[in-house]
Amino acid sequence: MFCFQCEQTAKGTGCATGGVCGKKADTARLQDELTGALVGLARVADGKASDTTYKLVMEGLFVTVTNVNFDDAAIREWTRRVRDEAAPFGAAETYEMSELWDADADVRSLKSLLLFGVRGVAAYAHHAAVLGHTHEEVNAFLIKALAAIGEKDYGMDELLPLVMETGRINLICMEILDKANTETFGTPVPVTVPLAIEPGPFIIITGHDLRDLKALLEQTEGKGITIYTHGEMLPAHAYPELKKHAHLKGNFGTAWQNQQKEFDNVPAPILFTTNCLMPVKPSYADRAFTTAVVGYPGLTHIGEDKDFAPVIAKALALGGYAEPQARTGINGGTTVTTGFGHGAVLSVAGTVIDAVKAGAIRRFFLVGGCDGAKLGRNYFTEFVKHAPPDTVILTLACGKYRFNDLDIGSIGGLPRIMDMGQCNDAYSAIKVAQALAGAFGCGVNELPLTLVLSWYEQKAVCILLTLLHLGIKNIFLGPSLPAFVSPNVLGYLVENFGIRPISTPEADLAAVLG
Ligand code: SF4
Ligand code: SF3
Repeated sequence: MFCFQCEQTAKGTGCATGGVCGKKADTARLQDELTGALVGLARVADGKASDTTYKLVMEGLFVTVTNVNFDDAAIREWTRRVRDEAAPFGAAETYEMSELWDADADVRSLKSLLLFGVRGVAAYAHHAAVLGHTHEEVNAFLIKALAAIGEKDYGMDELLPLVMETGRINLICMEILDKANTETFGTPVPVTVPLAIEPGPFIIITGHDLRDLKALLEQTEGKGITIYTHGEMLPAHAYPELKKHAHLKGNFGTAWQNQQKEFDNVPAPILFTTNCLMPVKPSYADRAFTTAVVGYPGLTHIGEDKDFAPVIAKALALGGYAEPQARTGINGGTTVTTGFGHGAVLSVAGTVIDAVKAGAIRRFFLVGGCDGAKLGRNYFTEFVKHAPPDTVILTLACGKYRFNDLDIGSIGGLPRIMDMGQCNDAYSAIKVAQALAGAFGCGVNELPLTLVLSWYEQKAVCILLTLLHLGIKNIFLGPSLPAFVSPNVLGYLVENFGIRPISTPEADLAAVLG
């Protein structure tokens, strides 16, 4: 096997005998086979694809995102469906992923950026599609990018523009996802979410899929079951159409990498709607459930009918805790806040602009992105703790669990930490930055705003490409740079966009604030 698509890849170069994520070599080979089949399908279906083709491509790409699917049988079935879909278009040549992994360093780097980027785009497109929102240009680009990966003669000149185009396409995708979420569930409203667990039967729901949460809330209504979000599901509390369900009670635990510890010894089932799923420990395998593209051998998988009866039955059988459970975040806080999407932040734009003009807010930091297991990720907690009191921390995605239970005060009535939502809501940060730039009559790079991003998996790759497409410069990136970025490609990114690796919170803050 070979895989180097995520931040925790072995030795910072690539997983070759088994994944650090727990992906076995056989599973990695099957995922490569699925990706090769998708490349084959794209090469015969380009220009002729139907909605069924697009849906399959979207799912096939999402399945291979880190920590989504470890189920060999399910992956084989997707490969079979992809090959069946390709058959009527003509004989699809088989694409061997080893061609990519063994290619010249720069071609390998750019094709990897393209592949991992579209895996991320496909995840966001899938979230929008399940809410009935699709975009022809996004669908067509997934096919175009996959077809390009199969082009033997493509070099830097052909691949670099496609990599940059991935950022533009992802921006469209994030915009339709934002529209899908707000049209379906309303505009997020800031909310304080408790971390304690109430007595009685409960269900923990994790991942990013708000439609699954809505269905679960409806199916548990009046059954005496409470629902707790976990990980990236936390921002759900801010949406009026989800929040209105009184049994959506609070948030359980922290970010994905702590799940094996946090899910142990809990008298409740866990429903995984998307990434990040870690290898499931036997102690909770009989109460862990998957749905949609997520899979793990031996777990009960909820199908497309979204009938969560087995999860509900398990919650009732386990019964939950007899007494209330006081729980805290990693810094000891008992609540967290969320819901500061573009709707909420821009509704107080006047206050924000006045605070900047009066010097009450010196700088905004967007400290966001993925969390992960590496020790160095403590940087992000320390960065927020060390940020001076006249700075505001915007955040999003699961990296926020490093600091979202901290109370670092407020400026002019605005909390100093504002959670804009999931990684899926990166569009909110872009909209706010663009609106502020408009108000101050400058470009985004001239704003008192610094991006300090943490990455782990492929959704972060496409977001980064979107920020580059928008011309955003001097992004701090950590905890380490991607293994799939070759020295030449890194040189291009540094020269054109000033991307820099994080160092220490003190040094990076000093570099920005002077
Ligand atoms: Fe290794 Fe990451 Fe690939 Fe898992 S997803 S096999 S940890 S590079
Ligand atoms: Fe987190 Fe997996 Fe990336 Fe959605 S849940 S940001 S790592």
